[in-house]
Amino acid sequence: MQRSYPPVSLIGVPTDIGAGHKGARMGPDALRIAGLGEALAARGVEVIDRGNVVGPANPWLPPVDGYRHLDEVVAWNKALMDAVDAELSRGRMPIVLGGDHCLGLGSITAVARHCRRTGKKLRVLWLDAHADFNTSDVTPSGNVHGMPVACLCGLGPTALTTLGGSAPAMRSDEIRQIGIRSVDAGEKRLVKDHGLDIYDMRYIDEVGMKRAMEEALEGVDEDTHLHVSFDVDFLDPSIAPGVGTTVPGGPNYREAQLVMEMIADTGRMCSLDIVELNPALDNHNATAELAVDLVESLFGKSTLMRD
Ligand code: 6HN
Ligand code: MN
Ligand code: MN
Ligand code: MN
Repeated sequence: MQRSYPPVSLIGVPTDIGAGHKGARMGPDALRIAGLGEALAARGVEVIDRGNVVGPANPWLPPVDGYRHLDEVVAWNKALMDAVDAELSRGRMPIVLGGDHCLGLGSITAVARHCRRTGKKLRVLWLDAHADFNTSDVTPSGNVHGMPVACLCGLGPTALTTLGGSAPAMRSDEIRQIGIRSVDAGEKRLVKDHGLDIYDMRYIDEVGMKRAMEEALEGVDEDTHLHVSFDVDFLDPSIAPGVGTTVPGGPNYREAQLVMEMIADTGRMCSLDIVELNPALDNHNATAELAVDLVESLFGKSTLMRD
């Protein structure tokens, strides 16, 4: 089925401020070079590339009180939050080109605020090998890209949990996590305590991706704003080597396509992050090209004879 999509704005966020490897700062240009804008335009989507958000350099310092680069993380996320906010207010679909996954904070804080303003229901789909639910007490690294979901739910430093105002950006029942296969020991306890709805690889192996996605998308309707936060390390490293934190046993090419096709079928995706792509670790931009291929599927390119 050929759908029409809202106009898209690409927002580059060239930083690895929350990551444990340098290189994700090159993600936005790798995605541009892989032809993301052109691929969407070829699908009939109106695309504007807003260029890059600006923020502080990465000082590459050890953690302080359990966080690395907290001030810089706050600065990047504030700038991103304003950029996403501006696009949503214009009725456009922001696509955030990361950058590491700490940026989910600024992006989703803006999306959640927009939902409260417009009365839409928020549903976040977090495609990732990791739960990203660490706090300063339990983090093994101090890297804030392992913490954005906890911060969005109100667990974390005030500067991050109140990015968009006084209340936490979202409730833990507004998110579904898919592809999870690496959760740290203390983090595991936290996700259980907070009742996160996690479709981990064991579950996907047992019931299949189709059923897992049906369950994750249950309740998504015409009043829902569906936000997709796509951490490229969600994918199996054999097809997506260009990330800092590879974890074996991820979705293969067909499973990943099915995820994107089922999201496209809902017609409800209103915002998207593409994060953790690290061109310094990639093989001739193959991971960026795969990400673009999957985004085409998010915009209705079916590999089946259904168009
Ligand atoms: N990501 N759980 C590990 C940590 O350091 O907290 C890895 C986090 C990876 C985060 O890939 O977005
Ligand atoms: Mn992540
Ligand atoms: Mn990850
Ligand atoms: Mn393609």
